[in-house]
Parts: sequence; structure tokens; C-alpha cells
Amino acid sequence: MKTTKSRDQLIPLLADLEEEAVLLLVRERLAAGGDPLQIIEECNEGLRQVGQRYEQGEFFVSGLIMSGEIFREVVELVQPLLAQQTRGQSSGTVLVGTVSGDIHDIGKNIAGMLLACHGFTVVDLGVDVPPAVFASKAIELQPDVVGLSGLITASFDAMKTTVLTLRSEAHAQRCSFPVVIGGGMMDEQVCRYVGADYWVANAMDGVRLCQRLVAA
Ligand code: B12
Repeated sequence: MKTTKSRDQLIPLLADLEEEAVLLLVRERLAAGGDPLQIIEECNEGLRQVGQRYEQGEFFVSGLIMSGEIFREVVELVQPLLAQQTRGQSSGTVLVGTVSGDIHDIGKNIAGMLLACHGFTVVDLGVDVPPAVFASKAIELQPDVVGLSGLITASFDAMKTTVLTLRSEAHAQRCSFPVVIGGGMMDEQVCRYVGADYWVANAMDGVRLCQRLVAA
């Protein structure tokens, strides 16, 4: 069927770093009324395959950079449509950033974009954010949720230190914030190790979780 066929096309095209063909296909699918979230999910899978090929020595870091660049261009194409479709009524502030030592920001940016499309105020601290910066910004802003992003194994310890710093500063100020960790490697075990309250490995799950936390 049509959807299955184009899904099959987008993932391998991205995994093969076929920039022009990926962008052409995304434009065509959007023009035909394709679902922007579905496109992002497929690109996610394409990037996962790029990561595997990098691990297997088939791609170098330049391949990772190229895949990130293609995904950034895809996000530029889908963002206006997503914003139209998802304009939500939620309110609440989410403080996000990629933890110290980690410069991956595509997933964080997508999560931030989707949260904003659902009515959240998103304050983004960027990448390689030191624990003390997370803590001082959280104390200053009093967000409803703090979201830490991390894609590499080394991020686990950075997240752990960030959560500890946040909690001790917040305790001193007699306040508290739920901490959500996001990233492809996040699971229950990592969440427990890091000391966070929640984990997500998908931006839409993050949006739904933030909605629940704000409603509560
Ligand atoms: C693109 C990429 C890069 C780009 C990043 C560009 C950028 N601006 O982000 C560049 C080239 C810079 C890069 C560098 C490196 N990378 Co890299 N990279 C990737 C790659 C291919 C894709 C990552 C990505 O963007 N995925 C797509 C996004 C959308 O997915 P995501 O981040 O998981 O986000 C989703 C969810 O997790 C969630 N989410 C994420 N964050 C948050 C936050 C919140 C609050 C919420 C709610 C949700 C949420 O929402 C998103 C959408 O659903 C991955 C492969 C992979 N499998 O992920 C490797 C990968 C992450 N990189 C890897 C490595 C090793 C590196 C380098 C060390 C390589 C090197 N030798 O230099 C460096 C590290 C530099 C550093 N200190 O950070 C490894 C990590 C392995 C490990 N166990 O540590 C991976 C897994 C590749 C691999 N299989 O080996 N990389």
C-alpha cells in the first residue's frame, strides 16, 4: 500500500544519506497530506540505522554529521505543519537541555518543538549544559518539569550528577521539580541509576507525560 511503500522508501533513503531524495520524498508526502509525526518517526529509524552502520565501521563521524543535517532539514519542512495540527491548550513550563559532555541536540529540539506545539513554554538551555546551570535555571524559573536529554553512555553519569545537584539546590530552596530523562538509550534501569523520576525514549511520550504532570 502507498503508506507502507513510502515508509519503506524514507527509512533506507535516510540510512543511505540520500539528502536530495529524502527531502523530495518528504515534500511529496507532506503535499499529499502525509502525517508529519509519522515522517519524524521514520527518520528516527533511519538515523538509528545510520548509528548501526557507524558502529559497524561502514560510516565515519561524517556520516553521523550528514544524517543529523538531513534530519534538521526534514524537521524544518514538517515543523510548520506540526504547529498547525497540534496547537494545544496545555500550559506549563518545561526546562530542557542536553547534559554535560553531550552535544546531541536533534532529539531534544524535536521534543522541545512538540512540547511548544502543545502549548508548553519551553526554555532550552542548549547542549553540554553543566549541572550547576540546570540547577540555577530551575530555581530561577520554577518550571513544571525539568527534561534532561542524553544520547551517549557517558551521559548517564552527567545526568546522575545533574539530578543530584538539582535536588540539593531545590531542597535548599524548599521546592522540587519532576525530572524526566529523554534519549534513545533511556529505560527503567538507567532512570533508576540516574535518580530521575521518569524516562521517555520518544518525544510524544514526553509530551503526554508532561501533560499528565502539569494536570496533576
Ligand atoms: C546524528 C548523530 C550525531 C551527530 C549529532 C548532531 C546533533 N546536532 O545532534 C554528531 C555527529 C555531532 C554526533 C557525535 C557523536 N556521536 Co552521535 N549519533 C548520531 C545518531 C546517528 C543520531 C542521533 C539522533 O539525532 N537521533 C534522532 C533523534 C530524534 O532521536 P533521539 O535523540 O533519541 O530523540 C528522541 C527521543 O529519545 C526523545 N528525546 C530525546 N531527548 C529528549 C529530551 C526530552 C526532555 C524528552 C521529553 C524527549 C527526548 O525524543 C526524540 C524524538 O522522539 C546516533 C544514532 C542513534 N541510534 O541515535 C549516534 C550516536 C548517539 N552517537 C554516538 C557516538 C559514539 C557519537 C560520538 C562519540 C562519535 C565520535 N567518535 O565523536 C560523538 C559524541 C559527541 C558528544 N560528546 O556528544 C553513539 C553513542 C553510543 C554510546 N553508547 O555512547 C550513537 C548511538 C551511534 C552508535 N550507534 O554508535 N552524533
